[in-house]
Amino acid sequence: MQFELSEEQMLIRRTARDFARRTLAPGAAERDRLSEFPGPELRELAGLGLLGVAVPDRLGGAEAGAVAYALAMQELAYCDASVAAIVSVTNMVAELISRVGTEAQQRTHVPRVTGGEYECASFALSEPQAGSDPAAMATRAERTASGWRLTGTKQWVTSGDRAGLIVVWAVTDAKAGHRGISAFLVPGKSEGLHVNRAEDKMGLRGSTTVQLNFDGVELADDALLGELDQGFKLALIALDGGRIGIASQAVGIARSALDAAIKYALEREQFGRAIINHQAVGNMLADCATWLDAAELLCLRAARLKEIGARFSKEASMAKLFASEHAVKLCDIALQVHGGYGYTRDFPVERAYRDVRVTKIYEGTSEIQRIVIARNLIKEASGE
Ligand code: COS
Repeated sequence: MQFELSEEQMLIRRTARDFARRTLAPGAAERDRLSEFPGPELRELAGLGLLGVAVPDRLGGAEAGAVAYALAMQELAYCDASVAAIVSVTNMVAELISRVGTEAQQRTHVPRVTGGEYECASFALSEPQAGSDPAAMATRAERTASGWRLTGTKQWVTSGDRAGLIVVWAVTDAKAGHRGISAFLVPGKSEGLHVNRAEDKMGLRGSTTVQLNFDGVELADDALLGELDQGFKLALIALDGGRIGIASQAVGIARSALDAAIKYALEREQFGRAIINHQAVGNMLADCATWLDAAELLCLRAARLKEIGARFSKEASMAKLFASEHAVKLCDIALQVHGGYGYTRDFPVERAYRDVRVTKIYEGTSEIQRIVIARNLIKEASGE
């Protein structure tokens, strides 16, 4: 990979890599098998600054920027994609509050997210009937004498049963469409907040994904994050950044699958030679390696644009679209190279194959990424 990195970016990557290979890798398969939440591992990640990689130092973050964040996510996902998923959402929430929260909200919440006091953080936007079209949400926040009352159901909430803090989007002006949605900071243990169900997922089994019910949850006045009725844009801005995280996660999972496939293809002999020397296998691996480098470069480009404050929405969607689509194909090929062994839990490629699939779906499906890219093409063509 040729992409010039600063000393600091290399340090974050090394820190994440050492931690992932030493601490995450040994237990990843077992956590997946038992659907075990990585609580102790998250505490260590907080200590390393990896729950707030791009968050300012004064709020407990590593203040290392979006490129370092993308690199760290790749390293975590290489060893344990479930941990990467939890860490990605936690970083997204920490960054969002540090960007748009009031001084008091920043000081109250961000150090608790980055420092691990909240264990992790959640992002509750989707609903059972509002996934790709979050503007159609039904959860509502009504004014009370002392603040807000939150009522509704949120779906696909990563770590929603564990997080000390959840950012929840709700309708505050039912007549205004997407211009009547606001974001709220909701403590994880709020009265009236119930975990309706935990999803029994194909992959990422070491992370939890839940449906949450907000049954008239009372919130104080200062729970409103950002401006009233302006929350929809906050969600889209946060998702733009989140998509770099998911693209990086896809790259990390795919790289682990490719490394495993190359190792296996060098060792496994058929017809008198290592199977990597059979052109059919070598060609497949050549394609995989090419896709992977292209995906990584797209991720780093999007991250770099974000870091310098340039527009990066289109590039983040391109990175997520390309990385996730190719990572899924790559994991399929890596499994194929392993033959029947790849289909067993004895080889890690089986977990990669299951874990990677959701990267084409969450934080915006591939179909949504194409919409975002196409709309940006239209904007660019019209000189906007
Ligand atoms: N950053 C900031 N603002 C943005 C934006 C972005 N990336 N994209 C759009 N906006 C603004 C628009 O400019 C518009 O602003 P105005 O109120 O001034 O008109 C507003 O947001 C609404 O935009 P738009 O009309 O394009 O919204 P749509 O409802 O058509 O939806 C998509 C846009 C499809 C991009 C959005 O709904 C989306 O990303 N959906 C997928 C959601 C998702 O990823 N869910 C998974 C969550 S993780 S479980």
